[in-house]
Amino acid sequence: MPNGSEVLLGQLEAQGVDCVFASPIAVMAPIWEVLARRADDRKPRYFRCRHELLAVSLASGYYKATGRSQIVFLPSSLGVQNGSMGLHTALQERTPMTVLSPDTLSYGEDPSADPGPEWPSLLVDLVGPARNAEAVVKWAKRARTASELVHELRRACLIAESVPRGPTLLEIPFDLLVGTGHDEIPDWVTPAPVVASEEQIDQAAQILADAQCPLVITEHGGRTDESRDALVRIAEALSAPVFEFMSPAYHNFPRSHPLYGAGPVEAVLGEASEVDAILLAGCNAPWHPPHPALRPGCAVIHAEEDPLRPRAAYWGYPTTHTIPGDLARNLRALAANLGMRSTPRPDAVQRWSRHSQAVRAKDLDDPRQSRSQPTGFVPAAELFRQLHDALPDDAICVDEIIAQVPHMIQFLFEHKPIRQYRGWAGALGTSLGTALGIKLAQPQQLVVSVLGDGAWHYNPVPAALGFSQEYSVPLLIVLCNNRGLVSQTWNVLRYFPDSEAVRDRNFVGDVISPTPDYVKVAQAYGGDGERVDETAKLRPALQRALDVVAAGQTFLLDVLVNP
Ligand SMILES: Cc1ncc(C[n+]2csc(CCOP(=O)(O)OP(=O)(O)O)c2C)c(N)n1
Ligand SMILES: [Mg+2]
Repeated sequence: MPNGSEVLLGQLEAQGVDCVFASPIAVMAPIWEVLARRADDRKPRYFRCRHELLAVSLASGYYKATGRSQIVFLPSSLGVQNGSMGLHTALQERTPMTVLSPDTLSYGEDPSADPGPEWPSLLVDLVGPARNAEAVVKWAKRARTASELVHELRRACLIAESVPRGPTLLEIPFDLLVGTGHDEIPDWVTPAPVVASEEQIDQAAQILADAQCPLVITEHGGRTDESRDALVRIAEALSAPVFEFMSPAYHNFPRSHPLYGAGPVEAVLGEASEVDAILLAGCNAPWHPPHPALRPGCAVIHAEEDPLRPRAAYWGYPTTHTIPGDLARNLRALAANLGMRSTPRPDAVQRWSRHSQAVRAKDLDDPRQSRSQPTGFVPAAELFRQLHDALPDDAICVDEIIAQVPHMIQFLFEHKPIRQYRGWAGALGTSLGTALGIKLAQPQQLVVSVLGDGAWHYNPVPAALGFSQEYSVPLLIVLCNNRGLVSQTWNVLRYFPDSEAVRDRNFVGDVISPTPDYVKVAQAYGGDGERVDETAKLRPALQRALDVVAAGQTFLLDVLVNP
């Protein structure tokens, strides 16, 4: 009879899982023993991760690039707690993955399933992995019998991939991994799409088409080419601009398109604004503060897997209609509906295009507009302009930056369809893993991690660089090194503008000092790198970086940017 581990791996293979991202613990021995006997090319591929947060972030990146949910192994409660920040992010972003967490049922009392002396004393806690995960996953449960292991595993994967998508966790005790496995693997059930009804789509389309001045806001509506294309068709049918809120999760809408809404959307809203219908096309938040003044009667239509965001602490946005269910499918249905009813309004296109040109002209510390040539750093605008010029059209950027987001949005995508995947969602520390997961899924494409120097310190950097080295997954890491946690000073400036702290630039909370030699860290893991502290040196350094990455090594470009 096969043991539980053989059945488990057989089931994952039958369900078509590509990858297991695993952070190890000794009770995984029966799984490793099965893997050691298997041919290397059998699926799922098993990836060793040296930190739990890395394992979760890899699964997140892999999903973002492929739309395919994967498996993560997190050891017991302590592993779940170490990975929980990544799971919290996945829950926020509706990223599916299924976590399997080994634990024990018998604590060594059953000699055939004794996990080792460290279990009752050091490793277990009162509540176990499933309850530890409850606050950061969509669904969690402990499997207690061989039949539960197979049936609940199927359910855990199905629930993760069903709308609203998100992470699930199944606790899998050592007793079940080493004991006799269930004699039958249940057939996989492919999750069926959950979409809005035709009437709901039609009603929303009618409101938008009847509006004098409709507008679209998105944060994560354009993950794939198809979704981005649907957003373009919606915008063009309505002659409506598409704005992105704050830190967009993807290059949702071509940022060079005449209908791309540059700058903050708040600037065009308000009681006196002409905007009379707003489509929120996948937004965890569309503007700030949540309840702004809008033109009286303005419709606010929330298209989202789960409108009004049940997992959010608060939803004060004045929503008037919803389009619930699979966002990509609903946006395509809305685009098709609008395509049949709208007539183009060239003056509206021109007006919005002029708006964006005016916003862009008020440039962000653009050295070409300033007389002084800075020394000792590269202006962020220049960094992204040169990256734009140097990167191939199909490059993928994974960002975890704060102060330089506006520069990235304005300059990195000017004339190229470079993809962008946000590597974090509020909690710092997930972007290197996300970038590596994307590169695993898209090995032919250049993946660029655009990382803040503060964000660097929150990532499991040794584990990420070790993964890159072990599995030959090279990244170009562009460190936006402003020598501090600069965004953290913004509230000091806002609330205490005339204070001594501001006058003396003594911000207390923003310091990263002394500046470490980041390049040496990359070199310790078989990578290479270079520090750049002036604009003239950037272009040749970028060329060297691209050559090194093309040859299969990770390269860290440590760019000193303006504070
Ligand atoms: C896990 C986590 N801890 C703390 C924070 C608060 N925080 C937000 S941004 C930031 C600083 C990031 O520094 P850096 O990446 O250098 O960007 P900069 O502020 O310099 O633009 C911090 C500490 C957070 N978002 N997530
Ligand atoms: Mg910084």
